[in-house]
Amino acid sequence: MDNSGITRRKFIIGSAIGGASLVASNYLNLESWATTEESTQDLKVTPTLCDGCGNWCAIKVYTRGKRIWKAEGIPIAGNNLGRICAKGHGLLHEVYNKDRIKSPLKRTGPNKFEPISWEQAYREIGQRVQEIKKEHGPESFFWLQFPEGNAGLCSRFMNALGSPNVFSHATTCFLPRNIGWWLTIGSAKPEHDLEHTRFAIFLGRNIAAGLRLRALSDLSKAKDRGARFVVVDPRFSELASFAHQYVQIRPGTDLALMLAIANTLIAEKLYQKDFVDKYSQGFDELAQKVKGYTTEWAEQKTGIPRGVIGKLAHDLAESAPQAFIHRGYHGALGTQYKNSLQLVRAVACVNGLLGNFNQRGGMFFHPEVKLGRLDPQKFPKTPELGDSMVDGSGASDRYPITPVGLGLSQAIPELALEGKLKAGFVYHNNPLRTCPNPARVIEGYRKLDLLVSFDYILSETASLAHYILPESYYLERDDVVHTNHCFNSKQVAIRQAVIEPLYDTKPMVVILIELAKSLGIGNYFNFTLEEYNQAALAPFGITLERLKQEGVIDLGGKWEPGPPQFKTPSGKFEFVSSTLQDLNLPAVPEWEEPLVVPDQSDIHSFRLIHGKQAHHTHAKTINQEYLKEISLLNDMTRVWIHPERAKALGIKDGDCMTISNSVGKGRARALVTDGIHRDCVFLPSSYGVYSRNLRTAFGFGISYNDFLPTYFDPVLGHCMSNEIIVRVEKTPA
Ligand SMILES: Nc1nc2c(c(=O)[nH]1)N[C@H]1C(S)=C(S)[C@@H](COP(=O)(O)OP(=O)(O)OC[C@H]3O[C@@H](n4cnc5c(=O)[nH]c(N)nc54)[C@H](O)[C@@H]3O)O[C@H]1N2
Ligand SMILES: Nc1nc2c(c(=O)[nH]1)N[C@H]1C(S)=C(S)[C@@H](COP(=O)(O)OP(=O)(O)OC[C@H]3O[C@@H](n4cnc5c(=O)[nH]c(N)nc54)[C@H](O)[C@@H]3O)O[C@H]1N2
Ligand code: SF4
Ligand SMILES: [Mo]
Repeated sequence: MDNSGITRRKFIIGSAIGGASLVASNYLNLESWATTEESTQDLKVTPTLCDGCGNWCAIKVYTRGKRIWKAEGIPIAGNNLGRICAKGHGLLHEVYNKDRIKSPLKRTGPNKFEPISWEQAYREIGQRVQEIKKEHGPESFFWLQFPEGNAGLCSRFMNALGSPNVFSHATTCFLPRNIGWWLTIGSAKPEHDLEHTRFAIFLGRNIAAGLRLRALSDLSKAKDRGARFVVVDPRFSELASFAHQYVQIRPGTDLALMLAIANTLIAEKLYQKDFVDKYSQGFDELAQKVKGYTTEWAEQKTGIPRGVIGKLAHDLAESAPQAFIHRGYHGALGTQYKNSLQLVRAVACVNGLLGNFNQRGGMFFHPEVKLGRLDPQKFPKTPELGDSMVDGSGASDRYPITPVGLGLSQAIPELALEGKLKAGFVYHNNPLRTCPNPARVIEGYRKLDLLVSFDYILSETASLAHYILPESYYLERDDVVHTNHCFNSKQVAIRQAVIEPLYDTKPMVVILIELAKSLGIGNYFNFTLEEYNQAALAPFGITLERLKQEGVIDLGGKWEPGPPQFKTPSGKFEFVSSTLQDLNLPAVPEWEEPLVVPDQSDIHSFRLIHGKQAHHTHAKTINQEYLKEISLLNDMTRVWIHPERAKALGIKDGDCMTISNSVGKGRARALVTDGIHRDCVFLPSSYGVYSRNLRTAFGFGISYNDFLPTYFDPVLGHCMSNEIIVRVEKTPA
């Protein structure tokens, strides 16, 4: 650890929020990482974008000589306003991780790797690709990636190869959230004017751990101005401890809460009639449908007292249109339940009743930045491919509204076993750890004739690949120009190398361009990254040099309130979804039970739910020694269980529990707390790394995926990751 310039003494975790949370207080605090005694004389500063999670926080990284020294946020950046989280600091150290891949690798046996040159890697992969393509066709190839940043060029690579099979993590993360909103308002991710709101409900969204630094900052400003907010969660989350009100809900029943709130708003004429009359369609059908969903009925489903439900409706109405229910992410509105799509639609409809679209303190569509493109000579159009994927995404008889290019990555193993997929490329993704039922994922991926991984460490997936082409770590590479970090303003930003690569690694865009040549599709990659980025910036009259110097440039044109415009088929806010109607699917939100429920007569039966911790991203940061240290010091791998349920099982705080079902079995220590609903246990989702090549993380904690069957939601196909029933018992001494 001594080669990094970062010492243990200096590792005070800086974070966007204070240490006010009961749960969080001992692992978050507001102190700056930088210490005052440092001389700033020999420091060099390079602006770039953090790659610690999907927030793209813009940061200034300081180097001392050739060493990464420290980082600070860039104040004008829309998503982080100058802030950085614990991971943003901790991952600076990751560039010096002892487990890094130092050159291209070829797997020569189980967990045996041989370093090879880039030329050999390109040549051999090129040959294998040509052979497989000839024998099985281009559709037998897939690509799996994080769907942002360089992803556009990776999709182009696959299209040039002739395959539409580009997958992402959508199915394990956000799919219903995006589709539900898109169906209702024509946009998958509306933003919130949190800073000016008067009342907000966070339903299964925990921005204090599933971090969004901008939102936290806006939230504290809104609180100072007198705004109130409520957290609805089966678990007393980090955000709950900042909230004015915490409402504990039975997991999987948020839809009932939303339907009852909609009913109350309509029955008591508390909705924004002007908005409904002018901008929406289908109100009467919604009113008719929700009539039976009384607060009494919802109390039965959710366990929330009817008076509390009615009060939430009244509080929303009193502040409307400066009020909203958060759009959600992974928690309740993501890929969690069979009723998630209906839930997202219901949440959107309640927001519609509040008339908050494009209103100060409500929700808005963030301004779009349209980047320039290379001239068609250098950037010819790729072949037109079909409008569906091998997993049924986009297919009229399977998952017609699941977008091509996002896909259902939990289908890949099965498709490999069936012989429909023969070869795959995995970039910035780790399906062996982040997809359900690892045993089956391993079985499927093993079956592939060719698996190429682009990773910087030997993750579970990379460890199984035939070839690993190491991307330079984010601090060592240039990426394509970014626009998705900007919130309510139009901005461009860039990720660029802060130091020279420490090892024989390359930026992904360079790897793509070089690999394309050996695959016979070099004509589609007839440019350099510089040229590509220059063309992207050309419409704004900004040079790449200037962007590299400033890191983030504001293009002007902030969001302003005004009449809303909806890009739905009807051009209106759709209480009745015309798309769902065309597909003969429930077009107005209605109650739907979760897929599975715990057996009330069995004291061992629980639903297993999971969630983020603020100092980890998915399971990819636990191999970082300082971030692991936070987990260790605060004993954070424990599974939350309600005191009465624990007592019935003879489990005391700290005891070891065995958790099992037909998919898997594991052990974890108990965190006995009434901050968790009786029906479920809560497992932090940052642990359970099983790649032996990640020496810090290996064997530390367990993962919910170890218990998750391979499901496909009937409408969208997502993986329904809270539909898990487990047996919990005290582990015999
Ligand atoms: N630190 C950190 N930040 C991250 C990430 C990360 O890994 N680490 N990942 C990023 C990504 S990709 C994502 S998707 C987001 C995720 O951001 P969130 O969606 O906010 O995160 P989660 O922790 O998955 O879920 C939020 C809450 O949902 C609750 N929940 C579970 N089931 C239910 C239910 O049935 N009803 C209700 N009401 N609540 C429920 C959980 O207890 C949890 O507190 O975070 C992003 N930011
Ligand atoms: N166990 C577990 N599973 C989960 C979740 C969880 O919290 N825990 N969360 C769910 C959610 S919300 C999401 S969004 C998905 C995310 O699913 P994934 O995207 O598969 O999850 P990550 O853990 O972020 O995996 C990222 C992979 O990228 C690699 N990587 C990191 N930095 C770089 C880099 O600079 N270059 C390259 N080429 N590779 C890099 C990491 O080593 C890791 O192998 O997972 C879902 N599944
Ligand atoms: S939230 Fe943290 S990890 Fe994510 S991009 Fe920002 S600083 Fe990096
Ligand atoms: Mo996610």
